[in-house]
Amino acid sequence: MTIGFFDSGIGGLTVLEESLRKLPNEDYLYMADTLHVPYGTKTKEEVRSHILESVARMVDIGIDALVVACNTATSIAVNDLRELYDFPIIGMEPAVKPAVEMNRATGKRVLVCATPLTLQQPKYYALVSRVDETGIVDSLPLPELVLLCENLQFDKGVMEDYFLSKLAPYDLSQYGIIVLGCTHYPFYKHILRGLLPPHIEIVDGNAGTVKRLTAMLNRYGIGIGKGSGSIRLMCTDDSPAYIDKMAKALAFLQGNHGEHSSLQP
Ligand code: DGN
Repeated sequence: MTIGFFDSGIGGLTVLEESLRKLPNEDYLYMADTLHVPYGTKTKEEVRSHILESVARMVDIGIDALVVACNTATSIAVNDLRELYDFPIIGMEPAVKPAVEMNRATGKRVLVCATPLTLQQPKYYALVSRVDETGIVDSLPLPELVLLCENLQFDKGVMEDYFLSKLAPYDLSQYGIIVLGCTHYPFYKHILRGLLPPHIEIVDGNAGTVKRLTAMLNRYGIGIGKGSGSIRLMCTDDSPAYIDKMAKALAFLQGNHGEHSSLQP
């Protein structure tokens, strides 16, 4: 049984890392759409056709389930994919609902960071209007962050300046949670943690996604724990250098859980 993971680049590795911890005995195929990264600044139509093409390639190789480990791709194409294929397909969703629930007691606000494309989609508006009854959710697009991550820009000073400039308009004492609504962003958790006041929690959707994956595999009767634990990393332009970069990025996540940065370009 092979579980496919798909993202525009290395972001989905943050979800794969969670899955490897929770479901270590599966076989994994990870595909990065290096021909078209980043998605967040392209049109919806362009992104949709890139996703369908990349997933078709994964299906040709052979997958039994798919995690669309990209918030942008999920909001644009998860319904199309579910119409095309009948294996389990799990998408990402910014963790707005748990964040609003966690903040109910404190009365603090929630700041959702994601790509501009994710934040512009009707799926996101529908999610916020469904769960944000009291109007405590604000949205912050970070259009540059995916490319900074793809370029392995983890210099503490550079990234602190970047986040400080983006967060400057917000009175952080009013916020209780920052939601990372893009799978690339957890690579920067340790830098954000060092910048934010201690009362602010940082949440992402990765644990929730792997929980849904596990439930879906059980529901479809797809055996868990019967694989060999293999991980095949691929990218749409078949670049050996990029595959090497993915392997290093995954090792970084597995070694540090985002606590320290030693990943170098
Ligand atoms: N990792 C993707 C996400 O979760 O939205 C980023 C997509 C992109 O390429 N901008």
